[in-house]
Amino acid sequence: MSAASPTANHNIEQRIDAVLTAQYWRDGAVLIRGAVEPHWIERLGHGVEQNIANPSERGRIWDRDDHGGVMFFDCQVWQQNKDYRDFVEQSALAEITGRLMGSSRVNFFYDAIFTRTRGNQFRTPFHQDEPYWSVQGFDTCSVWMPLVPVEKKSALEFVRGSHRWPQKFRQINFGGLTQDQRDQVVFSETDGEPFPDIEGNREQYDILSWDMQPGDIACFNGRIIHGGSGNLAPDRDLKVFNTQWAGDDVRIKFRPQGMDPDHSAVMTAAGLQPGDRLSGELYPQLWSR
Ligand SMILES: O=C(O)CCC(=O)C(=O)O
Repeated sequence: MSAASPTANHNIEQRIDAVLTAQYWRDGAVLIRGAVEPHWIERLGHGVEQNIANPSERGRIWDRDDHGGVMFFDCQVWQQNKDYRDFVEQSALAEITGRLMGSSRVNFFYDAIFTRTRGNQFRTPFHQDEPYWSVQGFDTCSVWMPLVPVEKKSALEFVRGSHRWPQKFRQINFGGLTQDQRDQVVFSETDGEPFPDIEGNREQYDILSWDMQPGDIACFNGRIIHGGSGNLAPDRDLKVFNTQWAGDDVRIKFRPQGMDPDHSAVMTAAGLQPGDRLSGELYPQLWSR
């Protein structure tokens, strides 16, 4: 897999060209090097510190290891955290994701924060995102953005092309791993076939991941099978700011398996119904072609 040019280039239209857009459609995940300027990485680093010190009501520890290390998760913090908010509203990500998806306009869906202290081994199990979401559609783009250098063995991994597989899979119950009630979801036999054992049969799958530096972004479709990360060397920590963006065909859908962030309550309170496009202050449109 070739990455986009590492040279700083503020002409987004040129960088997100037909080749990269076709690659995003085909593989479901692409790396764009140097997409985010250093001043944003600094702002987000500050934002993450504030976030860890003052988690939202959704913030929680996903893993505590034997050495006192933790993996921390939070989401939908952008409206309370000025660093996150400015980044969401002013950085190039809305345009980058809109162009990658080939969409005519883009709404922000939500932010998620994944941090691991030095040496933490917790690996996120392989899964797809869309089955847990309160929206459905092919035109989605999540941006996984490490704020510190990350080795390939510790970066998020993607099963190339799996966003276009026809099968529907029963997703995993994150609550079984994190022991947090908010992560409990039950996918039954009617929700699809058993999830493939990717980890146990890695050689049978085409798995993408990259060594990444702050400023590099991994952009991926909400239907792609992904997981991994963690597995940190003893002297390495990991801080990831993740954002999800919705393009043309995305519509609201409430699901019994909506894991936190299950947006059905806030969407209903905001007057949004299944079948609607995302809109309003919670899900602002931030780019149009
Ligand atoms: O960074 C991680 O461990 C998990 C990331 C993830 O699953 C996601 O961004 O959807």
